[in-house]
Amino acid sequence: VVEPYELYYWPSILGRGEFVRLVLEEAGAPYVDVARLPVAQGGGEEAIIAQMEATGTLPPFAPPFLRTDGVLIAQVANICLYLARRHGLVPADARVEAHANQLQLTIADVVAEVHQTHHPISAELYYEEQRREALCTARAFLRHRLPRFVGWFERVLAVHAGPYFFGRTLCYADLSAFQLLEGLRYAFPNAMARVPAPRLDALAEHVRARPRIAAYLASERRLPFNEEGIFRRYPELDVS
Ligand SMILES: N[C@@H](CCC(=O)N[C@@H](CS)C(=O)NCC(=O)O)C(=O)O
Repeated sequence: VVEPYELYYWPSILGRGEFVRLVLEEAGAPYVDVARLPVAQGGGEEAIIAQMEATGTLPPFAPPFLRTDGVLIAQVANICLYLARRHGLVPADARVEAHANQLQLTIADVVAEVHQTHHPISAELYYEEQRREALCTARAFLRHRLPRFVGWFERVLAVHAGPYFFGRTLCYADLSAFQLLEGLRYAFPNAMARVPAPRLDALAEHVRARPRIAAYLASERRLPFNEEGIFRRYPELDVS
């Protein structure tokens, strides 16, 4: 019997946990999204806190983290690479793996900058307490950083002529690129309409059509985007 992976992430948002969920889903790996279980069954946010306060293993600083083989593994890019190695979602070649990790870490950089657009001063304060600064940050992000990041991903995708980063074979970073694009189009529909992303769009369509991903996206396991997550649709921030 294969022990299911235990994923620990905030139960009501896609957030950073979604990058891990997509790898688990594409791998067809058995997993429990622990905090989404009822509290009476050991779920809820309490389950996350309890794991983070447990002793005897390296404590994660923040969710998402994965429990497997008696240890907790945190940091999205780290978790995704760990899973990808075990489930054949990254080629077993050190140079290709370094490139996949490079892509994944750059996606993490974009995610962090997107978070900064609504939490420029601190993640510990509410958006409503930093709205003025958020407006400045979002404006600069959309004007300068978003086109640079998207343009860079377009160049990367031209190297192997797509549809995926490494050509015709999917790797885990492609799943994250799909989620990144979904999130950017949700949060910043106006700004994204002005940034050409034909190769990223093609990648996303190929990911969306993969049988396991399609089944997942149609299931109740896939949460909708909302204004508690990383990608938030605040029309006042989606400025031209
Ligand atoms: N670099 C970390 C960031 C983790 C992170 O910021 N998690 C957020 C939720 S998406 C959180 O709950 N943070 C709580 C905290 O920082 O105290 C990763 O990629 O996993």
